[in-house]
Amino acid sequence: PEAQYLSLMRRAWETGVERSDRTGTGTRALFGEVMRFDLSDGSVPLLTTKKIFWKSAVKELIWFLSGDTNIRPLVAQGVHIWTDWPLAKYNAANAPLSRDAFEARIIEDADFAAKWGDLGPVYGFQWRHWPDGSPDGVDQIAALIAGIKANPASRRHIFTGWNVAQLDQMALPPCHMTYQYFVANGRLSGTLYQRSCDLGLGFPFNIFEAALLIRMIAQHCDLEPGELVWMGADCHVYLDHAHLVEEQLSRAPRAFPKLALTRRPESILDYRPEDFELTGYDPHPHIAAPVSV
Ligand code: THF
Repeated sequence: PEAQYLSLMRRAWETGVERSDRTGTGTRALFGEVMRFDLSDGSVPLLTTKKIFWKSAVKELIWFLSGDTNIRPLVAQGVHIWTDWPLAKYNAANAPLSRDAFEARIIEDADFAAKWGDLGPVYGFQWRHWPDGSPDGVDQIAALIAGIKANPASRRHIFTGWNVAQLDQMALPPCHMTYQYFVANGRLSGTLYQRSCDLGLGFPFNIFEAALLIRMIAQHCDLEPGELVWMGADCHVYLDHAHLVEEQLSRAPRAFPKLALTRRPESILDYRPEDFELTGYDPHPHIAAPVSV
């Protein structure tokens, strides 16, 4: 369970190759890692060695599934994890605003949000509207659910955000880029392939959301949850996360919480944050760390 993550974090920190990266912060990285999480007992991989703001992760996932790529609905719900990219772009071209002031304008002014709050054709757009020349594009999520129901044994239960033709229009090309599912013995398992993983900040969100997706898809396909297999290519710790690594590795992991979906919405697109209920989440305190943009 969580020990896999802590061990990867320790190996990356102690033995990873140190490189300068796109953001200029610098990282220590390992390449090609796997972790497995059993979801069959109703548990979800939500880290306990620091408190994770899991409702923000739920809201981010619902936002991806809505097909939206503008940060406005996230900011309106108090989720700040995508603000830094539009803010950097805005501040490079205008008199700089603080993060709070920028978020306030995103909320107050719909035209401002439309102009400055959009991330380009990122996750939500590719998942729901992959361009194929038709007005709405390809809805990969609808196709996935239909495919799992119609032909569970298929080896093509895949969706991906890695649209090669549009990478240069995205604020950031997808990190958690490809998801694949597998049905056996009435259980739904899933893989997540992540090309790039910020072990300190991103991974806790990415793995939890991948587990939520398995639970949501399973509920809609009348399957039980199986296993989540995570595959990371460039797995790195940012050099300015030293305090996080040291503190987190000093803590003893606790049992993962159990997740209940308290409602079965009409479609996988209709979940609300209050449909997700955790029991037994008893984390160590939060550890703040800067995000590299
Ligand atoms: N870029 C980098 N450098 N790291 C990432 O993890 C990352 N993402 C997304 C896109 N680019 C990335 C953005 N997701 C936080 C969490 C997830 C993010 C970005 C930032 C973050 O700062 N978390 C803090 C505070 C949470 C809060 O304020 O609610 C945390 O302690 O968890 C990974 O997909």
